Amino acid sequence: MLTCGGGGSTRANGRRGRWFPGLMAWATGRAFNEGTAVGKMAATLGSSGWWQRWRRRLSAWNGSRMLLLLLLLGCGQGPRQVGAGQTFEYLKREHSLSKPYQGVGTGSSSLWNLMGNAMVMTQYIRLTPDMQSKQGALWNRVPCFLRDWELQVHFKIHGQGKKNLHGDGLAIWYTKDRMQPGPVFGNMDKFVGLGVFVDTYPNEEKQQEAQKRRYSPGVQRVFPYISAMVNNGSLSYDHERDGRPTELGGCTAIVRNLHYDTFLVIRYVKRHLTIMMDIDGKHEWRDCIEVPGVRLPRGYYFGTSSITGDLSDNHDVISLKLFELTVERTPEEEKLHRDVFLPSVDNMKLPEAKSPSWSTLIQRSPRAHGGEESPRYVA
Ligand SMILES: [Ca+2]
Repeated sequence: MLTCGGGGSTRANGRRGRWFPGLMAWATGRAFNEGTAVGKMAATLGSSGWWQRWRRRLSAWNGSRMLLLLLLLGCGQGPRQVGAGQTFEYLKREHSLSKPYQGVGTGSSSLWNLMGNAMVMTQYIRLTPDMQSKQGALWNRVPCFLRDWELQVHFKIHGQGKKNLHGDGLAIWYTKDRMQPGPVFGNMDKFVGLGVFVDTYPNEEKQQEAQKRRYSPGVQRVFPYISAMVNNGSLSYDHERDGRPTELGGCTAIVRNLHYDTFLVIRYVKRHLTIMMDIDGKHEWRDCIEVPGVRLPRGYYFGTSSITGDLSDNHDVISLKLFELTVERTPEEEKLHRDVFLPSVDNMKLPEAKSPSWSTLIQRSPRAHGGEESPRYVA
């Protein structure tokens, strides 16, 4: 596997699109964004998976042209320096999964375990089939001790159901526990760590409709919807409200029944959590969630899970690619970024770890979602 890295996105500037180094822009015929887009963020957060993107793009090219470009780029085995020299990225095989899925889920040497109805197919891992009341999961067996990382998820959600007659979606996890089935997209509730949800069914909206209540327009979230949650084990995911009370952020992501590939990237660098998606078939990362001050312990597990209920979908994972991002830190940052032992989010008043009886969020403050209250976690 080539582990060329490089480039970054224009994410830092809130723009759409991806940044390519000059040669890459030339090689692909794509103009890269100028000025600050290539600046600080690319240098510090820098590297992401443009290489994967680019390689897919190249798949339409013939082999000799690709080889020529590889030679031009000096790209081969090993890490690649990115930006102004601060960032490298390395594919970590022990936390990655891609075709062919030889030995996945079987044998004691497999890096990945399957659960429930999850099945290994030739072209994908199916977490659930398009059938009612299924649940499945896929879990990395190796705890991740990286400080800064990026997880690229290539997934596909598809099924027979028409609009809003499909569910429930899938989740991507970085958690203390693994292989614990439960109600949160097939995983345990009150998890410890990070959950990213690709929620395809608007439970809250449907419930309110059933009660003949109307959303106020500014509050409505359009589904499918991606959201993120950090939990220290005290909070329940509110399925009936699609996790709204505990979400760190979210965005609409029309991901079902698409004829092109769909991707999600979760990047965690210097305690900054960024979630982007490539779901428009344009080979560009689009912003979804950005949260600073997210403290995640090391040594947790990556996994993905899914569940169906009365409504269903095929939830497929094609690949999971975990990149180590090596980032320079100032001595001050080194002090600030010391290891933590429980997940938390700055300014969100997660309860103290000493009390086992943390209540769920009670206080709320007006913010986000057109005046909808945002969570304030208190003891
Ligand atoms: Ca839902």
